Amino acid sequence: MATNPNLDLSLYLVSDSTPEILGDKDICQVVEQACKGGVTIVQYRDKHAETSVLIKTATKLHSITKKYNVPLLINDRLDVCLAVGAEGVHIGQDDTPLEAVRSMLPSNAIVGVTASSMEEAEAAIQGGADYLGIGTMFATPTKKDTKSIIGTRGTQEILTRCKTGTKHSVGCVAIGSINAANVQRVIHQSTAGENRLNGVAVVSAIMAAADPQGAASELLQRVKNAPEKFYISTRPGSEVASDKGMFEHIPGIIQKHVSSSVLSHNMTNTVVQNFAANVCLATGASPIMSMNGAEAPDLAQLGGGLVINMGTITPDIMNAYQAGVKAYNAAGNPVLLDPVGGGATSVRRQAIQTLLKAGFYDVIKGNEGEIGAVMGSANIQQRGVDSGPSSSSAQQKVEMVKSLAQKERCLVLMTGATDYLSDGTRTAAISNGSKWLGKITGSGCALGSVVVSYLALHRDDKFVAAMAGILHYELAAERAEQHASCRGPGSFIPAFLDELYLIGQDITSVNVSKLARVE
Ligand code: 3NM
Ligand code: MG
Repeated sequence: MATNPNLDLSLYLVSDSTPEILGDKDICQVVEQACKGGVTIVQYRDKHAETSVLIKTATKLHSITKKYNVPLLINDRLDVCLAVGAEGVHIGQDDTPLEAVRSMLPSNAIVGVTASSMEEAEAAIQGGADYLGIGTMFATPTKKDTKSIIGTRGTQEILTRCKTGTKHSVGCVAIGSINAANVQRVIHQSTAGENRLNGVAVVSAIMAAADPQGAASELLQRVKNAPEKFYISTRPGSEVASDKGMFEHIPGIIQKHVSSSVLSHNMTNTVVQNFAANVCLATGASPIMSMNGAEAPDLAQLGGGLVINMGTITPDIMNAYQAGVKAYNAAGNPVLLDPVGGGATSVRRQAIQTLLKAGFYDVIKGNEGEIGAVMGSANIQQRGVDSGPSSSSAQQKVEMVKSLAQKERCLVLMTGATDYLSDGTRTAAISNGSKWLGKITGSGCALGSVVVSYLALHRDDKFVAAMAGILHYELAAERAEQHASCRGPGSFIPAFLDELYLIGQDITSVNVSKLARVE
């Protein structure tokens, strides 16, 4: 079995024509505009109309799609496909079996199959499907009876079975609530090694758009540009720093940060707002503590980074947070998720799901319980929001951060006496810091505010940027602890703020590579 070489799945329009989606527009006009906008394949899907209507509409659609050299597939109905000479069919798991479809259609017909699990994907590949419609990505009002919502993690699992991009490949598109706002990160996060989506399928993003041509052309452009925007760690084309090379870069990055006034936008909890703002200022960033989702689109344009911190969430705040991550994703500026207390209550576990669905996070940062909660481990029960005693070995923590970084295709930072940072490929344990950081409130949250401004400042390599932020913070804490005036948590705070500032002033005389305890 080999993929049909003419199959271009980049932007797949499913032309559902229910009135809720289409409004009073004409399906044929919308499909024609979508073809002009650049859709690469069209499926006619109508689960209710009579056969004669299906054939009539499909005939009209086919005469349009042919003009644009775009294949037309019919959902489920081989009879309609054969009657109008369409290029193929798409079948769901409850439709006509693949084998029967293959035996009745001409050998060059395109046949696609819906797959929600690895088993369904394997069966479809064995049966000779040309492509898989993988879903449901996210819950969608367009199809309320979907069997499973699999997200990007479920899509990754299915992709492990699909040798996309090889001679024996099956094409792969994802479907379900995909739109211009989330398409790039959906593609970025839906990869398994070399296997990746060939494109996305949408209904409402085009069919319900006021300007279907514009919507299609914007979507196509985003599909084509996806990997550049959400590069995992190292910007395409830039050099991956070796351990040694990394430490050579870091003083320079810190120095640049000190005089940058780079924006650190904090959507954070009420407990730490003041402390985090002071920490940002001392490191050279410019903090803004805005919880208003309505101003996030403007702030997102300023080239800074955003912290989303779940410390004191309410339903209103959750709405603001979703607006925040969407705005920063759209602007291509970094976002750090701090799932404070993520394992403590069912509200917070749900909040993690909501936030992960809402956007892409360049960094997920938390203590061990919080990172565990993001991984979805059911047996993590936190008391309060503070980090509890850990029972995991260093090796287990390394595995945790690495595996979550691979699943979410982002950086993961697990804080504690030793901090663990991973981009899924490179993983480091950083044991600098001070015992007093564990005795003051908000030290983890404020580290997030620093890491995100470093990410905003240094774009070539997120891992190195995060490392620079962490070391600035932890080395300052180490120096503060040495102050004669530092006798406990209370006197540590001013000494720490001083050192965050002072270490930046003479960073060129600090031997970072010697002081860093990084493995
Ligand atoms: N099939 P929208 S989800 C037609 O999961 C369809 O198999 C799905 O619509 C599946 O792009 C879906 O408007 C509807 O969310 C997708
Ligand atoms: Mg279907």
